[in-house]
Amino acid sequence: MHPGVLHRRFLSDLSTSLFSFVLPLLPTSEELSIKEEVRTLIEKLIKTIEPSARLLSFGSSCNSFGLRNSDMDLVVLIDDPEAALDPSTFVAMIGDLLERETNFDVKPLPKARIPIIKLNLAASPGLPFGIACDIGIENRLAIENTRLLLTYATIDPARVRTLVLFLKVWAKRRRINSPYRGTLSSYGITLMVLFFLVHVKQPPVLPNLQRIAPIRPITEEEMMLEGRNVYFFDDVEMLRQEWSSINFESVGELLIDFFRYFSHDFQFNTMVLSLRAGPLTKESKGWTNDIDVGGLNEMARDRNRLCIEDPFEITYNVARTVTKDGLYTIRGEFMRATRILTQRPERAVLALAELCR
Ligand code: 3AT
Ligand code: MG
Repeated sequence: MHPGVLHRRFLSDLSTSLFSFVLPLLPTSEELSIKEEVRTLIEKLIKTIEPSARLLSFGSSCNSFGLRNSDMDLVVLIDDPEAALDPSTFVAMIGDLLERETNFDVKPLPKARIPIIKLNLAASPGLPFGIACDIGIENRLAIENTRLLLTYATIDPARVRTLVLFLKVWAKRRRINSPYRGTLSSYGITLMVLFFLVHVKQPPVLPNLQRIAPIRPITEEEMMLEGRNVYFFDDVEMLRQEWSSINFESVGELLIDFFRYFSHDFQFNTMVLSLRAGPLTKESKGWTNDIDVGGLNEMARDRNRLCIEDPFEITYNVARTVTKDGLYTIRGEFMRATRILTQRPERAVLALAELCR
């Protein structure tokens, strides 16, 4: 058979295999309803301390990039401006309360840089692996960046969700999804995929939501949250009617190109990935100092090896956890993946299995 025909067949096979790969890894409806029950229960308890408090989910439980058994990210928002509770005290109080009133394994960390409560729920028939859950306080930017990611996913769920979900699984299996061990957070991986679909692919698969003008004028006050501009175009109905990408590449083609771009084209040493603004230089952001020496006895740490700008907190490098070795490993994985997918494997399903081995 002609190599072109074989290649086209492989690509279509790859797209089908990606959908089938991801499908069984999605959370079950049972898992989702147990998580929602847990959230409601904890919210009710927290309201006994502060009636104006609400408990919201963020992260992958509600940005549509959640996998089965992924952790639960929760945040307490206090609506009453008179409620003068500082986060450390509040975390300690919630910790005590949950220890008294529930049988979760509770670990409050009131003294941490960002005070949180860590919870672990034991395994049960509906939740064979239990749940790990982090509760933070007043992290309103996380709610907004979760909404941004969800809006991007909603524009083209078949391609965007499939790519992000597959790449999250791949990164976990290849052990490059451990911010505490010098590699990437899931949030960082997701931003890389969106950056690729908005700014690298020509024609783009997704519009830049932070650059679409609002339909009605909005005030500075509506746009700002904690001193950050959190505006993005979030009218999903309007986006569905008005945005249709003229990029018709299949999810398989996009995956291969994603790996190829980060293996060969992206300049990790000098460039910053910005979903808001496209590729930027490290120099223009002042993110050139690779080494940040802390206190006298503290180890010199990498800060700006891999640079991913947060969409709203634009002075914050989401990938600041990536070390020199971590980046080396990550780039090695991009190259390995490119090699596997471009060596004309016989069957796509086997290539995916090899990729995630
Ligand atoms: P998992 O399914 O849990 O692996 P996730 O999408 O929930 O993926 P994370 O647990 O990494 O992603 O992060 C949850 C949310 O926390 C995502 C984002 O709103 C916020 N977040 C995480 N890491 C950062 C970061 N480095 N900077 C800013 N916000 C972050
Ligand atoms: Mg999470």
